[in-house]
Amino acid sequence: MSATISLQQLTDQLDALEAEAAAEIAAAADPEALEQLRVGLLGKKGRLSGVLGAMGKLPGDERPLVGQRANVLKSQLQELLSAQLQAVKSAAMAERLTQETLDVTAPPSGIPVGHRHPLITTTEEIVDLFCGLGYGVAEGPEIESDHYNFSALNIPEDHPARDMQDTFYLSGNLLLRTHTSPVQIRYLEQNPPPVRIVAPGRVYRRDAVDATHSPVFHQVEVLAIDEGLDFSHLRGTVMAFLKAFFGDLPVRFRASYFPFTEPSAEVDVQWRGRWLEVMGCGMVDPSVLEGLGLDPERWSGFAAGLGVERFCMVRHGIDDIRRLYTSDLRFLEQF
Ligand code: 2U9
Repeated sequence: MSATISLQQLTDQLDALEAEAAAEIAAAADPEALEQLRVGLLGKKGRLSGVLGAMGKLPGDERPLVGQRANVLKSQLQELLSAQLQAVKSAAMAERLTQETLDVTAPPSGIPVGHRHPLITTTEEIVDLFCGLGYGVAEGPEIESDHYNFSALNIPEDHPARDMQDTFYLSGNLLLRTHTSPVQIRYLEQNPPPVRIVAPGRVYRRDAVDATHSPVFHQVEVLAIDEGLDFSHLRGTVMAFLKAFFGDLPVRFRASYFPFTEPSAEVDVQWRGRWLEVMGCGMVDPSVLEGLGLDPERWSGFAAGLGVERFCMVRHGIDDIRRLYTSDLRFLEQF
């Protein structure tokens, strides 16, 4: 049946296996090849098991000699395999490190940097133009009393601006200011004329949101009180401002009505062939001055008001006011 085998033959086979395996392991270039070799050499059906299978054909007293030799070979091969695995991994890492170099002196790229909102830059541009004409800046609270927002500005109890439709009322006698005019009333209480100030700020009205209305928007109001001011000063100031902001566009004044100015006018500019209302203005009503303890025979003044959103939209060609409030970076990053 099966051929006999001598101790010498088996020992030779183990020597041959050792030499072949050592060469194959040394030639393996990646962890997968080494794993295949490990299974092929030391696995259940591997080449070492194959040699040992023949051990049963030896006489009983010779078997331990081969067994010992086989165990030594097994641990030698395990050591060779793990040493080669380390070597292969180190070589791969060294290769990666030369490929993936990092230039620590390169300038940083693409770090997102914030910037000012177009409503803020428009407000600043308007305020700066008036500062250039000698005006100061005044600010005040957004939560106001009925007195400062309405009564002191000659807005009677039954005026539509006081209607629940237009004003956000808070508890007590408080409300969200519907214009920045109360800032000027407070300023005049503290500072005797002559006065030249602009009052920029956020204001609130109970308007439904659409492409041109927002319940919160921004105003800049202008106020000058002095001796001898008349409508020509108002007109000259408004014309100088509009020319500085829009350039040389046609401007027209239309008679209008506000409770706090008399006479009053609305101002349009001709923009791309259409008349566009951009601000309101007028001579401060004598009853507003009287309410502040100023003699209207001595003092007179002019005032103007504008919505910053309108100026911002015209300047940048924005067709919907909601774009200014929805914080869409694809929109905002254009400015
Ligand atoms: C005092 C006296 C008078 C401020 C004025 C306007 C005309 C005006 C509108 C522009 C567009 C409001 O935002 S808007 O809807 N404003 O037309 N505002 S005169 O008059 C004052 C202010 C303070 C002591």
